[in-house]
Amino acid sequence: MRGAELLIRTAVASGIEVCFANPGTTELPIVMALDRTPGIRSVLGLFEGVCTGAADGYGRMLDKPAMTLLHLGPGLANGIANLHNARRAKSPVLNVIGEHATWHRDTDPPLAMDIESLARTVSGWWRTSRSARDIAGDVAEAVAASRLGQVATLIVPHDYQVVVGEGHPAEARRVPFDPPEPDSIEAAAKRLRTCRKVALLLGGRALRKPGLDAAARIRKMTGCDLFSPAQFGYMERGLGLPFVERVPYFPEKATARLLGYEVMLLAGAREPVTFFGYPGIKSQILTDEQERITLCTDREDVVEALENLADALSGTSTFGTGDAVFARMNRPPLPDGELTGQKACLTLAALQPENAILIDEAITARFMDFPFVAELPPHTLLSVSGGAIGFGIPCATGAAIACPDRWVIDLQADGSALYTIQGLWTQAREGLNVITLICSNRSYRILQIELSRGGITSLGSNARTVTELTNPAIDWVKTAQGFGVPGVTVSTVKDLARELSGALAGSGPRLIEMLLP
Ligand SMILES: Cc1ncc(C[n+]2csc(CCOP(=O)(O)OP(=O)(O)O)c2C)c(N)n1
Ligand SMILES: [Mg+2]
Repeated sequence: MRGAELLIRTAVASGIEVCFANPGTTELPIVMALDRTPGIRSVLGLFEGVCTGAADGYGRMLDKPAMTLLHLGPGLANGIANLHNARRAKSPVLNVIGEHATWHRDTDPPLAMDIESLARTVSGWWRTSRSARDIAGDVAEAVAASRLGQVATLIVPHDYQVVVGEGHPAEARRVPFDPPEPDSIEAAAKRLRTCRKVALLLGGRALRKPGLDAAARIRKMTGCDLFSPAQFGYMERGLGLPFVERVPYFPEKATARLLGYEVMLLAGAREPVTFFGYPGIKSQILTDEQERITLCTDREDVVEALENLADALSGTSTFGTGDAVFARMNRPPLPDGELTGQKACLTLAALQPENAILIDEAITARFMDFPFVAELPPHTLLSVSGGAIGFGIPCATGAAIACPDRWVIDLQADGSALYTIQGLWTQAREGLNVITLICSNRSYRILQIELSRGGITSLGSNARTVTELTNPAIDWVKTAQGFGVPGVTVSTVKDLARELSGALAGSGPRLIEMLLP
């Protein structure tokens, strides 16, 4: 058996089922091994950022890794921005990168690059295999590491991939999360018993149903309020789940919202900080006087920590809220008239099907809608966790492959869409149930807003040039069609409602350009 087959057989044994690939010559033995060994579905992405974003979306949805197959350093470099989002989302992802043959590497061939240095910036685990014999163990270890909610990157020299007869496939490995520290749980319980105003900030796996259930128990007994970071990887919401408020994006609003809390309890999330350093505004959202308590580390199981905390609090009811912590159904009615960002969100809220997966890369078009969306049928929301745009289309692609029975609706800002637009082709080729709603404001609006926040009221021609997406305007319908996805443009709520309902009644990918002011 060749090294490449050891790699694939071990990946299959470790639970890998999908490979988002954009290979080159140094990965061809692995491509051949994917052909010879059943168990992994290969999906071609036409840019590495599509592959990595898709693996992120897949990992978020299933809480288990997909594999990417990327070509040398330049291939990994093209995929880094979405791996950065995956790292921030605590997504499990396995990257496999081919490297030049060890006997060739020292000649410094044109594509040679320091791959490990790139891998290090986004990966919690990385390694270059040291022999063909090591490959299987390396894969098993990489997959186990990724399951802790991190990116794992394995670099495999070409000569080791083609060596025959060295080593055996390895069994799946499991590295469990560490158990939570009882002292941290007790310290948190103590403050929750005595403190009236506590914000419980949930991140990572705490925003999945088991974590939310435990958080709801804690809220019921103590009256604490539940928050998520402004950017998060994965959140389940809607009917029957507790209402979790997103910390606002802009620092003034975030500080104002959190000002009344004496304590912030951090469960799988870091203390919130401003997205950027603004002159005259502190980086921390919390004041120095507000107490921070960390419930557990990233190596510990946040869900178990929340469950232990709820158990430790049992019987507590000092500031409890009783039962009213779960969202009910309260769909907004369809608005009418010309579309705005808010009306687009309301239309989606009025029509989204049960168990929809919503991808939020709407940037400015979504700022308004958050309060409405908790009282809808259950759904999952994925956001641009690391702020690196070009995430939505790839992430939607991976989420649809992970969950073929659910609709994926990508609320997608226009500028961000264009970073990884070729992901539409993968959606078409794989026949994925993804609806891309383009928020077509024909600008990098957020940058214009940031400029006006900085006191710039009229833009010069250079500032306009780099923030407007006009001249020429993007033809979204033709662009989508060029990649094999049917597209349409709408400008009113009525037309959007008709097109969205029509898309939901059918199957396969669609793109709807929503003309926004
Ligand atoms: C990889 C990456 N490149 C650039 C940026 C900077 N950036 C943030 S938002 C943005 C433009 C967003 O425009 P659009 O997607 O159209 O959303 P809008 O602001 O119009 O709602 C840019 C260029 C970034 N965050 N990430
Ligand atoms: Mg825009």
